[in-house]
Amino acid sequence: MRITVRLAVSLVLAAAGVSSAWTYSQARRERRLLTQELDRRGTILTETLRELAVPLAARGDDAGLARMAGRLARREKPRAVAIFGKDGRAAASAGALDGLLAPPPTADPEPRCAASAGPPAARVCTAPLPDGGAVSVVYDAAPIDARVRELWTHGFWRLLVQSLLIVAITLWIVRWDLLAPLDQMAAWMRQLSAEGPASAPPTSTLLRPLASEAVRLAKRLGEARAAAEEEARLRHQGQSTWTAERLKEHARDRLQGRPIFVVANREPYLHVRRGGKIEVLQPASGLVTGVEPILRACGGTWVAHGAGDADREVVDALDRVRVPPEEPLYELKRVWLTKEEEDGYYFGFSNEGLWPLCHIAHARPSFRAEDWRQYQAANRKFAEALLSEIEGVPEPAVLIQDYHFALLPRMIKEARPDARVSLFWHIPWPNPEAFGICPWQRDILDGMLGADVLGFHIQNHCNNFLETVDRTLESRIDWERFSVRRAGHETLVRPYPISVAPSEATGKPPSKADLLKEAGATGSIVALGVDRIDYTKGIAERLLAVERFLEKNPAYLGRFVFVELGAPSRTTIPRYRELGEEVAREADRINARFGTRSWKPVVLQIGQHARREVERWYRAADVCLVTSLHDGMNLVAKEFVASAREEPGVLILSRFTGAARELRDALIVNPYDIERTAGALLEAVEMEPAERERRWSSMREVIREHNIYRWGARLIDDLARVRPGSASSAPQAEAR
Ligand code: ADQ
Repeated sequence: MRITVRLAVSLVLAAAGVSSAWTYSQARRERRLLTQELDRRGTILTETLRELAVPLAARGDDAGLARMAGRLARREKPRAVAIFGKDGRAAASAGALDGLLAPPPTADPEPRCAASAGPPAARVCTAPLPDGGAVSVVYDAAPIDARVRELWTHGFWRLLVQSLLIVAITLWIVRWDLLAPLDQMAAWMRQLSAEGPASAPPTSTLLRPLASEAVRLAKRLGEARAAAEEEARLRHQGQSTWTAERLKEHARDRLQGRPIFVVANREPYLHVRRGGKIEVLQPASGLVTGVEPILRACGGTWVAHGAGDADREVVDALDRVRVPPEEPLYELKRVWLTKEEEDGYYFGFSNEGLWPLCHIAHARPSFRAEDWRQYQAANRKFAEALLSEIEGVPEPAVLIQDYHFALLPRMIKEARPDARVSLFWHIPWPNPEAFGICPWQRDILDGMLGADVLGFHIQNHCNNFLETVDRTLESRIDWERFSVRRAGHETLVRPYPISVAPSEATGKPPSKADLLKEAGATGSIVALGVDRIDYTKGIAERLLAVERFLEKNPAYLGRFVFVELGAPSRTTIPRYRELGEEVAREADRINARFGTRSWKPVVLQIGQHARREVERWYRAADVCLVTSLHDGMNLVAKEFVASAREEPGVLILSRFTGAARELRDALIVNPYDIERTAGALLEAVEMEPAERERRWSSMREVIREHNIYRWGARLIDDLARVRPGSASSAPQAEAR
């Protein structure tokens, strides 16, 4: 309340000050104008009086003077007129003189007006007569005082009304716009500190920035609390798991404070224009999901293609912007590509050539000379961008990502032999025969072997790579150390199974019913698919398995619903467009076959959903279906297992994913085998709670231990052991 009183009193005082100053100046002005008007009339009358008095006074006609004075007084209505002789006596007068005296003699013939010594208040105008006498006219000045008083009275009432209004409005605003939202905010923050950011914050615009800061703070506190609990748990168990904090310390220690530089085609944040405003998007990309937590933890620079249509608007003169936008932790350096470069290097060589080449998914690779030229040019462009970033940084740690940059390690190493360079290949590596169809296989292998450390997800991909090198290039393979020595440089080839960060979601998981309602669906058992729409992900096969499951188990009609969150991907490539159409067609066909007016078995949610949104589905679905035909790792499987669920879920996982090597308690399927995949679906929905729990907690343990921070730590360890610039720069292999 004290603030309300202070606010109201201050406002009233301010209003009183302003109002008084204004009334004062009005009153002064009014007094001046009215006095001037009175003096003007007085001056005219004084002159008339003098003109008429001069001949009468010269004749000594006092009676005439008295008549004339009386006439003028009646006509012009002054309070008094008087004609004084040179002896100072009133020769004639009319009206109330009230002790008026003859003015002192003056040489100035002009009439003069002045206030009378009063009371009563009056203005007296006088003018000298040639014989030494004088004439005087007295006007009543009381109306002037009355008018000024009236102005002050009005001012007072106005101020009083204003003050009452100010007090009322202040009370209203403080009560409803400040105290009420503050009360709500306090209640919400109490809940926040007890339960985490479960309920939506108060909607008051005034407190919105505070609310988002509070959510962030609560999240931080929640994470810190969880990390502390985890630490305590692990101390208790005598082990230690990897966390962002631990990785940060570890990287600083191992790299001796040298910064990390990531090069990836895909940027972690895109700035795009939506309805005149700039928005930030996080792409649906396994690479970003995996690598971003590393830079968040350790800081550094991420060099990537600036692909958002508003990307150029937010960068500085060096094409950099700090991200994440809500809490900047590292630099994003954008590289600009022309349409020809993007078409040739990205869509062409990378995604129509290398992508199908490395995945056994029966899509024929296309290798075009022009695409290869653009691939080389784009690698050169990224090399230049990175070299300018690492200029002056001794022994920088460079983490190159993926098949878009096979040539980059060599380019970097040639320009900066002191750099510690790794290349992580996020997709499978095929056998030597399959890779052999690439017309530029030698150049690609040579470029990759510029790296000090070459990473794949699983040992099998490493073996395929080493065999490919063995058959293609002059080099010495060390099968004990898993390294390739070529032209005096050694490259360590190791598996680093990528993973995900622990889930940050808190509070109660959303209910299935709410999510289905939002998606316009019905059902009580939810199976979920989350993918970029890519032919390697086996989405069409998954739909066939859903169809077969319903065909064989009609008891689930009306109860089972399959929800696919499909992010459109690489849609300028015809094969991807066709796949999008095929998925929609298949979903329609299955829905037409089994659906009713109130239920349909397949719900396609096509679009790039926010991370939060995907996590909500992970937390609510009963079953997650990952049916890739071939996949380096597949982080959807790991995200599902890592999600903050209260109840165990069931994961159906293709045996052709890297993840299947670690998540052995998933229901492992061959996605080409529709019959068995449908059987796995039945097993998943009918699994006994105890079995479900057993499988789930075993998979949770794997993901908790083998999280993304451990992945980063292992890669950084090996990179830190490199002796850069030396002939044998590969790290010493360690038994693990
Ligand atoms: P991707 O082929 O992109 O990654 P994946 O590992 O499954 O495949 O990661 C996909 C990511 O995109 C996940 O984080 C997922 O949540 C997200 N995502 C998918 N659909 C989405 C949607 N509709 N909306 C929003 N987000 C969506 C490549 C390789 C993989 C390897 C990763 C990491 O192909 O084998 O696991 O790199 O190395």
